[in-house]
Amino acid sequence: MQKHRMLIGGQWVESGNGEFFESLNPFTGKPWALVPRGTIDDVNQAVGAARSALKAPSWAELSATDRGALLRRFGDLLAKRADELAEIESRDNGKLINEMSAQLHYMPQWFHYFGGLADKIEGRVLPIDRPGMFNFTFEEPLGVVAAITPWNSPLMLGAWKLAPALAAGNTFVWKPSEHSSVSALEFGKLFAEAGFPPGVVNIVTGFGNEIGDTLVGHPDVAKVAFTGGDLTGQHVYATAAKHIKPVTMELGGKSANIVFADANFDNAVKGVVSGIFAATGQTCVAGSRALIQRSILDEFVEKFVAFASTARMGDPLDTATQVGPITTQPQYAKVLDYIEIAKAEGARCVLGGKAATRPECGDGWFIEPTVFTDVTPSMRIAQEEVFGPVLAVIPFEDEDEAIEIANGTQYGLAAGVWTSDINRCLNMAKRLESGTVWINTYRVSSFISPFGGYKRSGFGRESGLSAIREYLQEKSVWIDTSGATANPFVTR
Ligand code: TXE
Repeated sequence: MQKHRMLIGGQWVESGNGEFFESLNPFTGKPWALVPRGTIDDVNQAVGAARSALKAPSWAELSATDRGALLRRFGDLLAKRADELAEIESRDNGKLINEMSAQLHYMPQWFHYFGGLADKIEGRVLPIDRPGMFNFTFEEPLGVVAAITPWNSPLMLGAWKLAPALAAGNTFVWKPSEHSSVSALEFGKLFAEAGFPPGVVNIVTGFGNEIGDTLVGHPDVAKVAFTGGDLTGQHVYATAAKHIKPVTMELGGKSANIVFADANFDNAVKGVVSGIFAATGQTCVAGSRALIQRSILDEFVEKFVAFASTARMGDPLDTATQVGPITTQPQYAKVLDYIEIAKAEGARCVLGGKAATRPECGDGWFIEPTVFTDVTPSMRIAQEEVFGPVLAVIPFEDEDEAIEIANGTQYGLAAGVWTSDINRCLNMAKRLESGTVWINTYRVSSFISPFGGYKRSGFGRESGLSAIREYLQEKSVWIDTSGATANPFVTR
């Protein structure tokens, strides 16, 4: 079995107490790699290394242009190792090799884009209203950034935080999910190769409940960037609040994929499938509610079920596979629980609704693509994030009702709209309470476009110009140009 090390201060180290934990392959259910079980002391060392790197001339005095060049070089190296890293991710989290490969081949763009942005962060000279005063601003990095990421897209969600944070001049400590840490450790090797000074990026592996609090609450961590589940997010936010630290939170969703009768029918069927069964529904933007206009409900469900039931399940490393396993055993149990909850609430299961025991699923944690109809908006299956291949179908009459149902959850991460009416496109885009609206498409993202939640799906934005602001602070500088001595007893 492969044995890995963590990255602290430019050194590849075992955990302080020499312990490892097993990383499991969701397709076989068996361990395939050993990952260091980081300790509190390891976290302290990693934060210390990031703090020293922040002050070291090799990083602090590097011009923004040279910092950008490092990021672009990193992107080039990443492109060369994309296939290898995609395979590691697929083995470690069970997501399709096609999906991980597409993510990895696109990922260098984040490092090229934010590398390009590094020397375009400009301050302002303000037309200040105070006579005899000159006022300008500049932007500074926050300091040490801690990133905590989940298991579903390990490197992509890390890259979304790393690229803007480094471009802004911060240093970084990353704790990937204990369920899928291996790719982050391999990816970490590229920082030295690209020429980053030691300690600028540190990667500590281990369990959230053992080292997470120490990292989030560490007095030398200036900001926390988190993607993960709702409850963990609350905990992280509360810990950061005790230290008055800024956070960005990308939490879950219950996204609605809304199909109007005037939509291109075949495209909408494929769009709803891609929203929920691609990535086995294990994506924060999963379109886990299909809102279907009542006049096409029966026809839609029939075609949808026929199409979804042909999905090929099996080894995620096989490029012909369309639906892979659930990444973790607890998640597998959670999804099966939700299926039972939906049945008990009176929803009607028209596809799947059970663990998959097809021979091609081996010993993996597979669940049949599942569709529920007769779902009402207040059912738990329509309100809570399942994070698996389970779709709740809800009918609606008109635009107003579609909006009421779509906005009627605590989440607001993404929504899809399928229609051929341009006015409806714009009305829906305005009225949906969600950070992303896709029209006649689903699950597209780019390094150029901001991504983040409304409502309980979180706050802060990743990707695009807005993302770099999450890692900067603005300083206002006043210069008295009048030469006059002010009355010291009166505020100027
Ligand atoms: O994620 P967690 P889990 C949802 C999904 C899933 C649920 C729980 O519904 O069933 O969340 O999944 C770290 N201090 N999503 O338990 O716990 C942890 O080590 C600091 C949605 O796997 O949120 C990991 O690195 N950190 C989601 C990270 O938090 C702590 C993606 C995320 O783990 C910590 C994944 C602590 N006390 C699951 N405890 C999305 N929005 O994409 C844990 N962690």
